[in-house]
Amino acid sequence: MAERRTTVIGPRRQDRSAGATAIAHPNIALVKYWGKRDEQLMLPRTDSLSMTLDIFPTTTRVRLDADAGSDAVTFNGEAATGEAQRRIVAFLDLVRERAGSSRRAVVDTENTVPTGAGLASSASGFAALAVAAAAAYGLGLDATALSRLARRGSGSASRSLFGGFAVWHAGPAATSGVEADLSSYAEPVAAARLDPALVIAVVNAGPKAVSSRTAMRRTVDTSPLYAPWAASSGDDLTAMRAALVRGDLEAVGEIAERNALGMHATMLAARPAVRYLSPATLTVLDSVLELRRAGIAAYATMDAGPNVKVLCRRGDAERVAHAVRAAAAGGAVHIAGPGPGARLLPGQAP
Ligand code: 2P0
Repeated sequence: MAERRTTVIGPRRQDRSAGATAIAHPNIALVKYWGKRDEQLMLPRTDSLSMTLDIFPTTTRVRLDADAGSDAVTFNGEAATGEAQRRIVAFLDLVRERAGSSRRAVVDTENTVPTGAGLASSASGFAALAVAAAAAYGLGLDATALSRLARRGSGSASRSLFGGFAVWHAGPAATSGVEADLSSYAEPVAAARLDPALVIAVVNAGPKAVSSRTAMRRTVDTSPLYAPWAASSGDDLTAMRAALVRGDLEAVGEIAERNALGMHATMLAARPAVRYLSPATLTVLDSVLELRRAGIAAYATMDAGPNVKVLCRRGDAERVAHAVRAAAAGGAVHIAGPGPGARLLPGQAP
């Protein structure tokens, strides 16, 4: 049994003119995170499990500036504004508080996700920022602590610290405060050799009408289907772990598909409803059913948007991509495999 495990490079202390650069990849959940029990500490209500991808990395450089009065943040060379900037500055405040530092930072982020790819970059973004900022401010954190830190930026970022498959522990529901914070982090999951691919069908590249943060809050607060889904998601996680250990791609796919459809059912039952799935989504889902009828192991998952990610064997990925491309109404199709965990890049300190 081969365990996919990528070690985060570090921790290391840096000098007073510190700077560090880190790279991280997006992840797609096969058992979803949907709902928080603590919005301030970013604690989820359920465990989730994901595959980190080998495409679309985010590279983030953090340099400390002793003379600056505020943080300077760019995305692909353009100054960050609004909510994106606010979230990064709040995250840096958290790092500074832990480091006992008041120094401001220059943060430059390069996202390689094509504009409008329909893939959220908050997971890779906050994973890269956590690794780079922790190094730049000399926090000296191990991978578990970095995962907990990344969680504070965006829940799903906790999982991008690790390569291959990762589980994010919700931690005991009865805990709060420091104890709860310490108990919620991601770690690698044991998996037999699966050779999986995720074929990503972009059916709509536009911005979503409702942010995932708002949608999950509304779902928890108002959906009568939320509690049953959360309970069944715990069973899905147990079954998923066993399927990964067996290397049973069909079972992994079946569990992932039912978990995602159930998550969307919780949103459809929210008041008012949150509906991310579009007619084009359903057309792609039909093509996935057709593939299965033709004997191809292909299983769909969808996140907070209309795009579809299809889990299949690597050897079937081109055929699956061909089928979903025809169904995806002219949208782009990307093929991803399991990717590495977040890490510092060497020799990047200014
Ligand atoms: C997931 N999603 O497990 C789920 C499934 C979307 C659907 O994690 O509020 O950007 O920053 O913690 O991580 C998207 O939510 O939300 C997400 P916050 P995040 O991948």
